[in-house]
Amino acid sequence: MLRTRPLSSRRVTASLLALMTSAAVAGPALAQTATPPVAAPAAAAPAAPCGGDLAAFLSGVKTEAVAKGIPAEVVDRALAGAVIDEKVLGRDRAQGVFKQTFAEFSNRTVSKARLDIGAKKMKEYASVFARAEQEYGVPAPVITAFWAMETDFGAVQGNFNTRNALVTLAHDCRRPEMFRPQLIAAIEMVQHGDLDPATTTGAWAGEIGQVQMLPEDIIAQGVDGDGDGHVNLKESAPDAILTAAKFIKSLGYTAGQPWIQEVSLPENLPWEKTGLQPGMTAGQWFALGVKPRDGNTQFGDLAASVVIPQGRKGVAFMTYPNFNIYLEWNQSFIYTTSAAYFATRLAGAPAYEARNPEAGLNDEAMKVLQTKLDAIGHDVGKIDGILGSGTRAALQREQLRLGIPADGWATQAVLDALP
Ligand SMILES: [Ca+2]
Repeated sequence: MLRTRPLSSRRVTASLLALMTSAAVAGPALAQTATPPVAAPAAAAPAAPCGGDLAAFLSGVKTEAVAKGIPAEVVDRALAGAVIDEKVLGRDRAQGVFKQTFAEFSNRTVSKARLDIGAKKMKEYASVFARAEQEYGVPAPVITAFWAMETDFGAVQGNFNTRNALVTLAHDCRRPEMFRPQLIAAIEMVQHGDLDPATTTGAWAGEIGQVQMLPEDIIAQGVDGDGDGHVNLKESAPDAILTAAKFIKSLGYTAGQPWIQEVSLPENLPWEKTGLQPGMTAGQWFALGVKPRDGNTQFGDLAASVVIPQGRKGVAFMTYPNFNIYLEWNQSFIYTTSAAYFATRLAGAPAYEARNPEAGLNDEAMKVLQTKLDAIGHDVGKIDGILGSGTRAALQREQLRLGIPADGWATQAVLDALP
């Protein structure tokens, strides 16, 4: 869905597990982010054996793990009793059926309760966060917002047996090239004593712990924050906080720079330049009349995008290069914008000004819009009723062609205007 680069999809579900426990959002709460990422182009992915007899498959996994230097007895222990988890396959094949606007989603995920708990957690673990900022340059609010959105600060981490989930997804032929390395990494975690094949649980796609990370990332970025000799992302907040910080740094976070900033927009903005596209600096936006709500224009030299999740009459944000770490974390535009906004709130920003956005399209109308755009020749990806980055970009091009404000927001008027 992102147009700027192929999805590496370091993270798979970005589970928002915590949402599932809330009565207010019971039901198909995950679709905003649970739609699986588009598989990497087959040509770019190494071939991974998949399918067939499970014992034979596991034997191949063992050969590969041993070749990587993991003792055979560890591999045997890691894979003993492994089974295919049909529930995992069900989740992997589930398609998003539930769409929320930025306002709906952020109101639920960036709740007052979570902001209050987040503030308390930042205080409680102040020394750990200080270390995270000092060593990795990532400020506490950025980490804390992910901690909240992923698992409600560790409260809801997922009930799938991690080893079986990864065996299932590596064995399945849908995206073995993505999951086989995660399974090998999980076996390495067993070697380190950081994963129990029988009891370690997490998200359906193998993410583990309070910030929901995949085994390869845990192996590469895991930090033993509390000094007990293990990376325990399920139970140790210091381990989770510092590992998240190191991971975020590895995604390209630059210390001392903003990630997102609420702005107001002039009515005559060149709307076709909005959206997550490169080519402008913050200073150029300011010159066009874009005004930061906090008045801070000191980062004018940085590359910046203006994102308007609900069109030109709704809330507007300027994103800076650090926002890219959000796009690496999750491919949902609404999730990433909400998580980045959440972090600004924890850093002291006021609630955003909702303004007066035009009503968006319902699911069926959105599919009609996508079908129209597709028929015109735009690449909107899957006709899924989700106003993702691809659909927004296609819509902007078509709005520009029609001579209407190219803000990428799908309204009935825009739908009617399309041929
Ligand atoms: Ca530890």
